[in-house]
Amino acid sequence: MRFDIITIFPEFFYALNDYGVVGKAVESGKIKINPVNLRDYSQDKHKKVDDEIYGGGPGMLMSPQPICDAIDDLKSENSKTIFMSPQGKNMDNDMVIELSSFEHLIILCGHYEGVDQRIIDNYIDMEISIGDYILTGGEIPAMALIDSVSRFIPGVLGNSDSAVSDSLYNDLLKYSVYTRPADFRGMKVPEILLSGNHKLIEEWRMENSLENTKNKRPDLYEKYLKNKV
Ligand code: 4GM
Repeated sequence: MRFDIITIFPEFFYALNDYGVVGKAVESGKIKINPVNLRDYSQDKHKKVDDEIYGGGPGMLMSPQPICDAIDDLKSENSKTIFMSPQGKNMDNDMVIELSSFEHLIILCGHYEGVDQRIIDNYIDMEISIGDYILTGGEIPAMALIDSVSRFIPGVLGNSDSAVSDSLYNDLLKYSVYTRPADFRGMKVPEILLSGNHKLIEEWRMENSLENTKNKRPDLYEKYLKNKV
């Protein structure tokens, strides 16, 4: 999977190449992260990439020319273009799984008041939001998307990682987990988890998963009950 990111802050993305699970996936060639500096495509002599908004109003908008030229340069037969925007469809696990099936994603990070609408209408396949809040730029949402999508690319998570148990408890929150010591300052690990009885442990985890979901995310719990029948 190749990620091209169109951004005015390419340095933001260097960390993804260097650290943790995503860094390893880059190293082994399972993913490629290619930050592209939008200013390199500006035809303006001062490398300007923004302009005032027609009709008036505060703030600036990203100009169409540099974005358009960057997308034309980067696109391939199998690429999808994504715009990170608070007005996009909210990203969830199902969307992330769908995105992980594409070969090549081109992600546009917005700034200022956003992007000229003609770009969104004609050059963007998907407008995606990571939640109902505003950030100063689309870089952090793009990093969240890349991190989350990478987890679903075969071989990126080792067997010991939790993608498997995550999908097992689909649509529910995870069960509570504990590590050594079994008694930490008088706080004890549930007895069943120390029993070695895998069937009982599995049952406890399913029960705990339901309980967690009911308490913390009643909306997900209702959805789960509806889908079950
Ligand atoms: C306005 C329009 C994405 C602001 C487009 C981007 C939050 C999200 C921006 C933009 C963003 C989000 C930049 N803030 N919720 N700010 O995913 O790209």
